[in-house]
Amino acid sequence: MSDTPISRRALLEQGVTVLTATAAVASLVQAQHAGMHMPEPAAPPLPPTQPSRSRRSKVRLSPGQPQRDYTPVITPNGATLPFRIVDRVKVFHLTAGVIQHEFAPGLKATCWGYNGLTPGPTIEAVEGDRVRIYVTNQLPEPTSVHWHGLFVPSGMDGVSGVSQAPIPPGETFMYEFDLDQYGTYMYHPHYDEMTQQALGMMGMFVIHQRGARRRPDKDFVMLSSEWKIALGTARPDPNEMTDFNVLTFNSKAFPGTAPLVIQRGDDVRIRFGNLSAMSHHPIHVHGLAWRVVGTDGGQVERTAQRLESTTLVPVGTTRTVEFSADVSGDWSMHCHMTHHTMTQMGHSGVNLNGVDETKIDAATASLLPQYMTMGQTGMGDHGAMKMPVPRNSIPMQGAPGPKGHVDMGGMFTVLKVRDRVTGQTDPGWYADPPGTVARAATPDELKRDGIVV
Ligand SMILES: [Cu+2]
Repeated sequence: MSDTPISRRALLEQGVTVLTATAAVASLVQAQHAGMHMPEPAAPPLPPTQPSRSRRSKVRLSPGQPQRDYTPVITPNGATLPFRIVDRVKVFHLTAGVIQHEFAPGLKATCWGYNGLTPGPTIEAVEGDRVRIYVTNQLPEPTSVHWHGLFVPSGMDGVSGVSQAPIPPGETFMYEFDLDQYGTYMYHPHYDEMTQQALGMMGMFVIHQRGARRRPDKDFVMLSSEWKIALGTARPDPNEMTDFNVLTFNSKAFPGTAPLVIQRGDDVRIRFGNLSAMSHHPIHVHGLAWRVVGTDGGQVERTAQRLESTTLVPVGTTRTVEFSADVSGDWSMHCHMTHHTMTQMGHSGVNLNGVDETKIDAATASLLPQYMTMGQTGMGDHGAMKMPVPRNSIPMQGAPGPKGHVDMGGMFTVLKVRDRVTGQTDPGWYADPPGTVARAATPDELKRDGIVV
């Protein structure tokens, strides 16, 4: 190669190359305009979305142990499924059956669940564990269990009619598979799905990361569902499609929901699941923001994690959020769909907002001496008025709180962040530091700031 400066000839050749390239681009553009098919450049392969079968460990890892390998989750109002280890396999036993369940003080119903509970006890394991799960069917009809989000052999997927025969009443089936992933998953029937889930058959399936470098101080599990329980009845109606009147976290409606008790400074994880029939739930937290770190498909890349104070949990998904609880207080956490913080009463009432009730009351009082029209100035009075409700039903709104009536019920709970806590023992309501509670303005204050009312 000549080391002389760029020659005239070379310049000419380069010029020709540039011209040729320009012409090629021009003809490509013309061809595309003319609708001609041009070969596409080869795209890099997509990254894998699940562990490759060939990469999976051939060596059976030691079954993960609570405390040693993971900080156990807390299922408020719920339980964790115990296991025993047989030949390095974790063995669990679920029993599907008819149960009696209390949604909140005053409302009990005959539901279906697992091991006497709805939601069923949380199944908890560690990435790399092999699990064997026995399912006994004590329901009056067949059932099956699908492991929502888990990468299992096709025949362990639990879809009745597709992956397995249904489990007849009285029979016990066995599922067995390796857990080659970690995150927040769920389990539920895939036989007569509409009925069985509407009656309460669902649970969470948590797989901890093996050898996680960071563990949360508190790791909560919250599974949402929705129910139609007609006033005064004692069984959820599985045929309902739109008008649900009991909305729940872990099958409890406020004030039946236990608070999430957190020590100030704790790193907190909350794993939300939603197995409602029809409703997505935007779950809103007060006083802090959290980071969405996972779904039922796996972990969210750190650069894609979003800070939110309301996280939509659509039907049939999980969302895992993490935050540091830096500020003490009673921080409400609830579904932001306002009808989802209401309960049975009032869902089908007529709109009386702005109505002059005096004539209605006078006319009705002659028939029903204790009758009182309500709702003309809003409905904030419904819960606090101690309205009589039909037997085995709960009022439209909430419960007494420390500063008046709490007008939310249903999917409502409180994060109780305190300087010191003892496990999940309810520390009571927050003692606000002096001067930090909203109150009536004084005439002097109004005058000082030029507020005319
Ligand atoms: Cu909701």
